[in-house]
Amino acid sequence: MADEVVLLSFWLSPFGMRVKIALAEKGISYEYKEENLQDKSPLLLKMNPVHKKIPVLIHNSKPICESLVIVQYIDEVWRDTCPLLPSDPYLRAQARFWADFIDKKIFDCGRKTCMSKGEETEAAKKELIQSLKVLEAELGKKLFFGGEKFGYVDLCLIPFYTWFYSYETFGSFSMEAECPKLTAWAERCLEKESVSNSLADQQKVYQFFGQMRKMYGIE
Ligand code: GS8
Repeated sequence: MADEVVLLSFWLSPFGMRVKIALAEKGISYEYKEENLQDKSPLLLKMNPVHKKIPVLIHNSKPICESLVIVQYIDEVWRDTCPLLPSDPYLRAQARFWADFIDKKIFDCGRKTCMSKGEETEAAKKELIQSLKVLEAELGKKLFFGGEKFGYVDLCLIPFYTWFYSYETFGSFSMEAECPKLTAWAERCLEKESVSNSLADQQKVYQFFGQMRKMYGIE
């Protein structure tokens, strides 16, 4: 029986984009279901009753939640094509460490940079740039975080590229000037179709944040 794979997500979500890239890397066909996060579907509530969040991967009717868990699951189930995590236990642990760092540091400061004003924006932006620089130092002279090939840490971080334009516009700074190596790395990742076809458009993300800022009275 062929695998039945369904992805519940929301177009703007960097977490959902991770899953899209992983599925594209492995060449898995799937059904995509866009969620309305203001009016969540009964399917989402049933499949992720704990957090009620996207992304959710439904594999042969069984749900898997949390983007990092989903990507590792995909890598384990379809392990013969394009391995994402390294096989060496120490390198696997390192890759998981950096994915955890990205989750703890980038998403929240990035969102605050886009969705605040004044001192709050300045503080969020400062923390965001510091964290991006830490990642840039970890990348060092390597082409990708794991070395020569696109892998798990790249996949976890690259979706945030779609928010870069919003970070720099609402935060009044230049990503290229602050993090030139990371900008070059992002462009390298985008050369891969699995990445470019899975990412949201930076301008659309910016427009979305613009609307949210108006809605929340930030401008
Ligand atoms: C985060 C998912 C998440 O925040 C993961 O999958 O890695 N740690 C999780 N999803 C958001 C959309 S992205 O901003 C979400 O579903 N929000 C709906 C809600 O909070 O009600």
